[in-house]
This record gives sequence, C-alpha cells and structure tokens, in this order.
Amino acid sequence: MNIPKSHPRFVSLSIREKIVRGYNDGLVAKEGLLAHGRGEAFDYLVGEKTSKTAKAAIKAAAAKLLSAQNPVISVNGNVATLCPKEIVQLAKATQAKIEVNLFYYDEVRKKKIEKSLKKAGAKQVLGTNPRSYRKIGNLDSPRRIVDKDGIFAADVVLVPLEDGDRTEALQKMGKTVITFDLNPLSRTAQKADITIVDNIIRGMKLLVSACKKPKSTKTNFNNKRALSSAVSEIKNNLRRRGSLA
Ligand code: PTJ
Repeated sequence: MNIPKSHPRFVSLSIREKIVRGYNDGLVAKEGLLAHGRGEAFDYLVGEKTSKTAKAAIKAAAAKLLSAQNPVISVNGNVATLCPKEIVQLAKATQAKIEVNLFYYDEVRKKKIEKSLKKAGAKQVLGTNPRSYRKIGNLDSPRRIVDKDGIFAADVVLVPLEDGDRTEALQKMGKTVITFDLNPLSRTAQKADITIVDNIIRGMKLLVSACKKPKSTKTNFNNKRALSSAVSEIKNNLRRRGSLA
C-alpha cells in the first residue's frame, strides 16, 4: 500500500510496508511479521526516537566493533529487509563479515537474502555454503548452523533482532555479543554484552556514522545499568504520555 505522507503514522506504517514487501519477496519468515509487530509495540513505548541510553550503547558497540579482530554481522530475514544498505556500510566501516543466519531455517530464503545483500553492495555473504557449515555447541535451534569462516571464528558478533538462546552459546565460545532489540526485557537483550534498545531502522544509521568517525575505543559501558536506564526511559515516557491523556 502507498501510505500518504500526511498520515500521522507515516514513518511507522512505511516501515511496516517494507517488512510486508520483504515477506512477499521471500526474505522475511511469516513469523517475522509477528516479530515486527512486537518491535512496533516496544517502539511506541520508547517514544519512537533514539534514547540517550541507546546512543551510549551505539558508541560502545562502535568501539567494540572497531577494535575487534574478526567482527561478524549476523543477518536474518527482518534485518536484511529493514536495513540492507546499512549492513553493507557497517561491514565496510568495521571490516566485518556478513553472514546469513536464520531461526526459521530455509535454504531458499537464505539464498534470496544473500542475493538481496549483494544487490545492496555486499561483496561477500557467508552462511549459504553447506561445505562451510559448522555447529555451535549448547544450542538446539537452527541458529546453531554457522559458517566456519564467519560466526564460528568471530570474536565479536552483532546479532540483531533475536530473542533466544544463541547469545549465551556464543558467549560460552568466548565471543562478545552486540544486539539491537527494542524489548529491553528479552532474553537476548538481557544476556548480550551490549544491547542497543532502539529500532534498527534508526539505530543502524547511527551505528554506521559512529563507526566512520575516528574515536577512542575505550568506554565504560555496563549493559545491566543501560538496560535499567532503558526501562526507566520507557516508564518516564509512559508517565509523561499518560498524564497528558
Ligand atoms: O529470519 P529468521 O528466520 O531468522 O527469523 C527472524 C525473527 C525476527 C522472526 C526471529 O529472530 C524471531 O523470532 O525473533 P523474536 O524472538 O521475535 O525476537 C525479535 C526481537 O526483536 C523482539 O524482542 C522484538 O521486540 C525485536 N524487534 C522487532 N523489530 C525490531 C526489533 N528490535 C529493533 N528494531 C526492530 N525494528
């Protein structure tokens, strides 16, 4: 649907159309539409803007990615659809590899995602060659299948938009995990080393800019404290909005 620019919910509805197009093009899982709805609801709660806490997390994530030896960006159907250009820009800015990794496992969808990322400018996309597959231990979901030259060998992994058990499994392998998740209470948000509580549509652009600017790679970021601030920001936003109602 063509959303009229004058619609008060234009931005949110346009992002929704993007994810629907991704589903129609075979990039997004049916379940990805539900995950997006959950994200929309949390975005409403955070006020649909990048908070101070998210900006601090973006700064810490940029520092971590820039100082990594072997950073990898893990891409699922929703992420590939929402910000393909930014994934490519981030990979260039941080010398990171890009790997397709799906929860709702589907080789055909993987190939379509690879093709769409290459169309967005990616030179190499890992995760689609069965000869390179390795399994992560302590994990039963299909996310355990990773590329030997990508996530398997990475020291820092960006795993946006997933609420599950992979973060802990990656950390047990000694990796640092960064995530984007609008829900500060999700399992991944709670377990990651750095959680950016922001819509990936906004946050990815800011992360790319932060990685392009030379700066100190030292930050005193604490994820537990940041998540607690993110929850406070939601509470304050609700209090403000509630009192105006
Ligand atoms: O393509 P696949 O098969 O790998 O599947 C991808 C999904 C997203 C369907 C899969 O990873 C999944 O089921 O994820 P969950 O468990 O629903 O978790 C997604 C998390 O991302 C939830 O906590 C949402 O609140 C959050 N989220 C959704 N949209 C956004 C978001 N966070 C930031 N920006 C968004 N746009």
